[in-house]
Amino acid sequence: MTEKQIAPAAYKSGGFIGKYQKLIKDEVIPYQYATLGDNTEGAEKSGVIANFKNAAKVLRGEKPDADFYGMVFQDSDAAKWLEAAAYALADFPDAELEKKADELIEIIASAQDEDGYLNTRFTVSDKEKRWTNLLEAHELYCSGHMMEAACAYYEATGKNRLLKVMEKNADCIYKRFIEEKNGGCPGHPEIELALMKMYRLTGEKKHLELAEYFINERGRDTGFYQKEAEKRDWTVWNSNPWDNDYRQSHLPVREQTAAVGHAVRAVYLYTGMAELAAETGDKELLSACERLWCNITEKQMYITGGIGSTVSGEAFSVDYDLPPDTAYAETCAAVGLIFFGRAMLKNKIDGKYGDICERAFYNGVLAGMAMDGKSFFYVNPLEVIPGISGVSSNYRHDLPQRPKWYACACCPPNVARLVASFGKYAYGENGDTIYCHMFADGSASFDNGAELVCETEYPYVFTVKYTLKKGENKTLAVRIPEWSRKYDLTLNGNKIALLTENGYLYLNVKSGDKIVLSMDGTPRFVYPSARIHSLTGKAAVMRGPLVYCFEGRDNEGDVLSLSLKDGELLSLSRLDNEPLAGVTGITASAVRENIPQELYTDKKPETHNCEARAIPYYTWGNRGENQMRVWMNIK
Ligand code: FUB
Ligand code: ZN
Repeated sequence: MTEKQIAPAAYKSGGFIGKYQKLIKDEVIPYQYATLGDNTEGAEKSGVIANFKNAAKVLRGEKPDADFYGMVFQDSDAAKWLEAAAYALADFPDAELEKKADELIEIIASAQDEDGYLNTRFTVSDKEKRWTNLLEAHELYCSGHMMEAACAYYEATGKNRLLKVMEKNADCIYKRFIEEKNGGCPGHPEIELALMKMYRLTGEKKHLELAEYFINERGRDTGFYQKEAEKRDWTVWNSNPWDNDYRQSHLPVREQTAAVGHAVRAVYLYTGMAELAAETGDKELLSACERLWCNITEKQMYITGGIGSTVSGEAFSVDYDLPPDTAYAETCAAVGLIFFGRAMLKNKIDGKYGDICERAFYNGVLAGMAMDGKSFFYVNPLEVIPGISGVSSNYRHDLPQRPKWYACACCPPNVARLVASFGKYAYGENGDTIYCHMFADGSASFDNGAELVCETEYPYVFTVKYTLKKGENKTLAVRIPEWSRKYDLTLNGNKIALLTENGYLYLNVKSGDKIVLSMDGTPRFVYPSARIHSLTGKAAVMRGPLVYCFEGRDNEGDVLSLSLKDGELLSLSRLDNEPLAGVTGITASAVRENIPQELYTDKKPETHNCEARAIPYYTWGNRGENQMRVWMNIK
């Protein structure tokens, strides 16, 4: 069984997700727009809108107001913002936001060169350097992001201005790589998955051909980037062209067995591969995706769905190297893992993909944004100790507080676009089958004519009520999460016993049917593999898809001296104070050791019984700087 993603316009969320989507629309999108225009006080400068304006000036033969500013991929921040705005507009029509987006699209369009080339870094200056540094220059990456924005904006508004710009840009790229056969593929995969979106939206075969070319070309000539480097006298970061692992070009993609290198590059590539396999039925490509998926999720993933454990190269390390305190776990990488899982579902319906999408979403991704939507984590550690984290050289990347913005601002708009398009990840369809991969209060309508309403307070209450508002002879396929050890299901009030098939329940339904799924929300201890050396003797606490963490703030300022009493009952409490009001906390029985004055002592520490309080990981760091720990000692 396979399925397709439904359009975001067909989905409207309430509940937990709806609240987050409203936050994106009301706070995050305006905040990020102001920041991209350099109008947020105290935030890192972006310069992205100015870059497009300056590129347009240069194309008109005028003098730019300033040099290009920022990272070589700065354009992509505007693209991701536009994409998020498009999804938000689909859910919450807003003339003012649409006007802003239209204006930005005009600015972007005016920065496109006659031949379709679009990239401000090499238009504001250095035109002669275009396409000479696929290794580092991110031209294809930026195009990919803008293509995604173009598709989303067209789907949301019916306006094709940006889509036309990006079709012209795709033609320019097609000419260079397919017609003129200049060779090579992007140093940072992204455009592959974007071209698949362009192909699905427009039906233009050239997009598919180009995606296929970039995917097949990767790893074919491992000396490509070296030869490219020899032909030019400039570099962005002095990257090593032989470090093929870093950009997954060490082997042809069909021969790759383990996830290596830069984590975001990896999962964007694998998403493109899985999307292509779903379209073409390429079994060999799908097998490679499956191997890579298993390697990541069985050996290289944090409990939070975070991936890429080392700061060195923002990369995968080796199997089971998952230190909690020096974790990198870039927010974009968790976002990309969800893309990958979603693309795998188009090849094969299996609950394991939805399980991981959900894990990454509620933990690795949501933690990337403060609860007020105005500050962001790029790196997502599972343990933070103020005074060391963010300070000591080995921990400098693990910040104890979310900054307002970044010089390299890839993560904040990535969170925005993912949250705003949650429906695309939650639902799918194939013929008369409706797939519910993730739970969210709200409604969804499907191309097959069905309309489904879902009522739930998930992820804090584990009852999900579905009502089929419209549709005859449909099959409702609902994923039963792997963490729910038991579940009950009723159809129109009658209990029914059904077995899962690859993690999904399949029910025949008709208009008016009410289905109630009750899952097991008992909080639980989770133990790490003995192979993860940094977690020996530790356990974490989870409830449903939520990973919990312990903050000093709720635990007398110190979580390091706490050990949880293994296996003892965990109790629930509702938090009352903002910003965590309404969140369910967990209390565990624990033992606290007194902290000796000496660095080392032969006196055995005294202990006393106490309670340890945990909050969901995604809410950490919202109440000032303090200790945080996911993996706790257990006694
Ligand atoms: O290179 C573009 C983006 O910047 C990557 O995806 C992130 O990891 C950050 O390095
Ligand atoms: Zn990022």
